[in-house]
Amino acid sequence: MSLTVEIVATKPYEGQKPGTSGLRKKVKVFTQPNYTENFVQAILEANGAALVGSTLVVGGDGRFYCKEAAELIVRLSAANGVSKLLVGQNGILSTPAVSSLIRHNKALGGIVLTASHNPGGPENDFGIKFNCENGGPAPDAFTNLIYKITTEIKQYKLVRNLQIDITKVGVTSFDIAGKPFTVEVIDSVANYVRHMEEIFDFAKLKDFVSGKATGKPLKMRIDAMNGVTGSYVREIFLNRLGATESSVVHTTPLPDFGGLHPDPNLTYAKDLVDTVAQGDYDIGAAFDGDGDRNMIIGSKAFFVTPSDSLAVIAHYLEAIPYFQKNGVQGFARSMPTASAVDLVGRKLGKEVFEVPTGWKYFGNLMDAGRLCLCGEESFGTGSNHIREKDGIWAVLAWISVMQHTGKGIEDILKQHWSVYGRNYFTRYDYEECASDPCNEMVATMEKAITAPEFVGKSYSSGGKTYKVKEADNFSYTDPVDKSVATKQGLRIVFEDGSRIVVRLSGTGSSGATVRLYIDSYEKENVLGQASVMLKPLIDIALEISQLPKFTGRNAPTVIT
Ligand code: VG1
Ligand code: CO
Repeated sequence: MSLTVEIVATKPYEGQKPGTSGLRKKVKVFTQPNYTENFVQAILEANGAALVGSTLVVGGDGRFYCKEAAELIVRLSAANGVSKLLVGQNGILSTPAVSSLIRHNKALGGIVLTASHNPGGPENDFGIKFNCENGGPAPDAFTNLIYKITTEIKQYKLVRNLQIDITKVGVTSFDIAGKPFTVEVIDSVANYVRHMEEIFDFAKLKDFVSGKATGKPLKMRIDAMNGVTGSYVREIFLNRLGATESSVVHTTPLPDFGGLHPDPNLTYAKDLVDTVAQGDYDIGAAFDGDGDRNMIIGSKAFFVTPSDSLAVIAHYLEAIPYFQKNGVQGFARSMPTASAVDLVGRKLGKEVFEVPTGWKYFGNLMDAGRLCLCGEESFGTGSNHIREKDGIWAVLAWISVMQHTGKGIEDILKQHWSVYGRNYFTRYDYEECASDPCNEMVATMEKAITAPEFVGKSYSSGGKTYKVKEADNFSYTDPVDKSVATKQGLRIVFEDGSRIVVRLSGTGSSGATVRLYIDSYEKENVLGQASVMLKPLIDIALEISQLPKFTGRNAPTVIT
């Protein structure tokens, strides 16, 4: 039976502008009549003529409204001329798994249903983003086009009575007004696990995890935080690497993440931190809702900053078969990320790039063969095996480093600092502030720090004095396509290399979140406590930004 395409009249909704990583709003916003339909139609149209006859990947982190949205995307895609959809079973695919699938299947792109580290459930957040054919998040020019279409939209196309059961793996073909359309519901984890097996030496890791190689098993605590990684964690760490059941927790993806805030940091992954602090584990790790972020802690909850994690992995890349085979190209980090990896790059004679916040800025450099490893201070680490950050990949990389060195995490870090010195780093988040005063704060601060007399000024606190070397609102020209991104964060660099960065989050769903990043390098004094070492600079940052005055907050919501 041939199914017919229906043209449905609609009107634009305001504010469908993708942020740092897709459109994120409350579920109640997405479920308004035609809201999701409009946005998905805009994504499809933004692909232009390439859409007709294309293959797309669809899946998400399993949060509330994922399944309904996935089914809706099937009906819209069918009506808009897509030939084939690869849909994760039950709508489940981690963000890195989508990236891998797009590349593996040479798809035109993928629609990812996630609000990542934002809480889920009917009262919380949903999100949609588009990844392009290189597997990476759509670049600014593309998301601007999506947004433009949402502001002008008058109709969307739908095959209303297309029935599809995405709970079962299998292929179903349809005839849409005389043209074939195929939906393949795929196992959510199989392709990703295959990909990890190509990158890492699973046989060696299995002997290391089980203790066959060392005489004692590696004691792991992997916390999937009820996010999408649960299914992947069970297959990789239990079934393939032979870890014991007690090595993994919260491995059932739940629509509301079981009430957890699936953001792997010291505040929201407190349960993991408290458990590992008792001293019974060699490594602890947690992921965010969609599986692209990771937090690594060592025995007794020794915290590895994401900036250090990146630098250590860069230093030991030869421990991973993928890099032995493909070679090591350059490294990169987002601007607010501490520059520990730069020092490794310098030593190894590699190019190091500094890009704006958001994984979309790494893609061109990877596609051009100039970049193989990159990271963000926001618990993002990844390589050019895909075009997204990859939480499970990062844990496998760390276990590979432990196996390679025969050392524990704390020792690995201390040795690293003794060679390179240490970048002390912290980030203060002030979540859900009122928007207007935050915008005013940024405008006021930008004016102050870009005034000519600001350079050369000295600030003192806690017995330390910092002299301003340069200050700006960070802008970036992509070395490959020369596209320019402006106003990416206020940055003050002092003469000793220490930095203060202030920017507003682009992933929240309501109000404003202020992020304050503090970074300070010490060549010799590497064993201090970060909170103590950074206190003077934090005080100076609060003074220059006048943050307490503008936000009315005298303490951050989250410190990492
Ligand atoms: C945050 C992080 C950024 C990250 C982005 C998406 O953005 O700071 O580094 O790339 O989230 O991560 P913002 O604009 O809120 O600071 V995820 O795991 O949401 O896909
Ligand atoms: Co995420």
